[in-house]
Amino acid sequence: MTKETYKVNGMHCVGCGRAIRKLLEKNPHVESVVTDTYETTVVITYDEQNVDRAFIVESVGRFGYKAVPQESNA
Ligand SMILES: [Cu+2]
Repeated sequence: MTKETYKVNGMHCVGCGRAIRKLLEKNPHVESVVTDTYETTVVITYDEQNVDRAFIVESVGRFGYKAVPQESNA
């Protein structure tokens, strides 16, 4: 499993956060999605064998948001 944080431009309310979380969680290889509309971040835990950054950026982008992976400090 990989855990990554994305900064999401345009995710300005709880409704946005919920929509993004529901969309990503539709993928069975996504284990968890935690949205923070105050920090405008999404922390996503996923199976890196089946899901990649392009999928996440593209999925979120379909809703009109721009997801930018943050450098991990791990
Ligand atoms: Cu909103």
